[in-house]
Order: sequence, then structure tokens, then C-alpha cells
Amino acid sequence: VTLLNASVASHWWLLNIFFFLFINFFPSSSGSRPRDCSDIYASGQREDGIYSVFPTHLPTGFQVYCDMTTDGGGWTVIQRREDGSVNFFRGWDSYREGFGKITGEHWLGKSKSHEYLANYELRVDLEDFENSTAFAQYGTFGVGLFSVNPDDDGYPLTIADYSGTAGDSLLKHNGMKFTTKDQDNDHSENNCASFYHGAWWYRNCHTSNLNGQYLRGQHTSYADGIEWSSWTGWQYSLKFTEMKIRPTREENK
Ligand SMILES: [Ca+2]
Repeated sequence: VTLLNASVASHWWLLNIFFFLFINFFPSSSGSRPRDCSDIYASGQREDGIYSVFPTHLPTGFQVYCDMTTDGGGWTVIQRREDGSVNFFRGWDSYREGFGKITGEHWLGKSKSHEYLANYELRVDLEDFENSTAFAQYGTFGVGLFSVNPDDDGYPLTIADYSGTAGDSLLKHNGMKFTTKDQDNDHSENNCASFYHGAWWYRNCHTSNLNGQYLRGQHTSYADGIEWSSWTGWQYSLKFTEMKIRPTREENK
């Protein structure tokens, strides 16, 4: 009996410690939880890794990878390529719901990310096979911002205010809807996603194709790899890409 009581007591003690940590991890008198990595950064976390977020439109929450070290941290990663282990040549439903592993290659999913994209900025980190790095940053980024039903509307891209070292390869996609191999929303007579083996906010067709095939550097085919044309042209498939979002400074708490 004594042993049992001691066990219960120690567990109660542990529970209280846990509760204390939980409350302090998400400091808020209203009990609100982090909507994204920026909120988690503001609560004091400084390590890259997996965290749970609870955007208002998905209160049950889900896991994301947070970049807490690049350019002030607080970035929620929405796309990563790094080794070709995940097939990115997928259809509309996959790109809506997301796929891959949060710790590795993945696409977070537009249904998870679109509603908190108002007043967000986008950073795109790139690396080639000579280990050179570059980045492109956009002060305005949104998907389906002005859509009553973003999925029906094709998740149109809002993008503006470029800065960085990789050059801009996304502004020409401003206003374009997302196209996958099974849903053609582009301005080409073909399906750009099928033609360039990707899924993107294609126009007719692209200056960037970060969901293209993992072709490992120079390739003889045209524009169907992981391309960022202003940095490495249309026949060089990048080794590493990461797209990440963060509230713009005016919106930062
Ligand atoms: Ca078309």
C-alpha cells in the first residue's frame, strides 16, 4: 500500500511539472495555442525541429517543421526537397492535403497553410550540388487570399516584394492558380504540370519549378527538374530547396 501511494504521489508530482511546463511553453492567459512557428519562437523556442501548431481554421492542430535559426527564425516550413526520396509528381488531392515526412522531403498541404497566409512573407532557401546556397524572399505571400473557396478557386498565388541572392523566379507566377497533372489551371494549351513533371502556380509555363523531378544537377531534358531559373537556369535540378513562411513584421507579436 505504501509503495502504491508513493507511486501515485510521484506521478501526481510529474503531472504537475508537465502542466507547469505546458502553461509556460504557451504563455497566454486566454489559453491560446501557437498558430505557427512564429508564435513558438516568440514563446522562447530556438531549436529547429518538429512542433505542433493550432491555426484557427484547424483547431485540432498538426505538426510542422520550424526553422528557428535562419534570418531571425520563426519560419514554418511548407516545402522541402533534399534527396529525391519522395515522389512529388502527384495530383490535386495530394497537394491539398500534403505528403512526405515532416523531418525530410515534404509538402505541407494547401488546406493546412492557406488560411493563415494573409500578411505572411515567404523565404525560399536553395542549394546546388557544389554546396553553394542562395535565397529569395518575398515580403508578400498568400495562396487563395481573396477566394471564398480557395480549393474551388485553384489556390491562386499572391506574391510581391522580392529581395535576396537567388534572383526572382516567382513574381511572374503572381495571380496564377495551382496546376497539377490532374487539374489544369494554367495558361498553356498543354498541362504544364504534366509537361514539366511538377505541380506549381504555372502560367505558360514557368520560371521556377520547385516540385519538379529530383534530377541531381545538370540534366539534358528541359525545365522538368527542380528549377529556379534566375539562379541556375532551366536545366539544373537543385540539391536542396525549402519554402517557409512567417508573419510579416507588422503582424509579428
Ligand atoms: Ca493548360
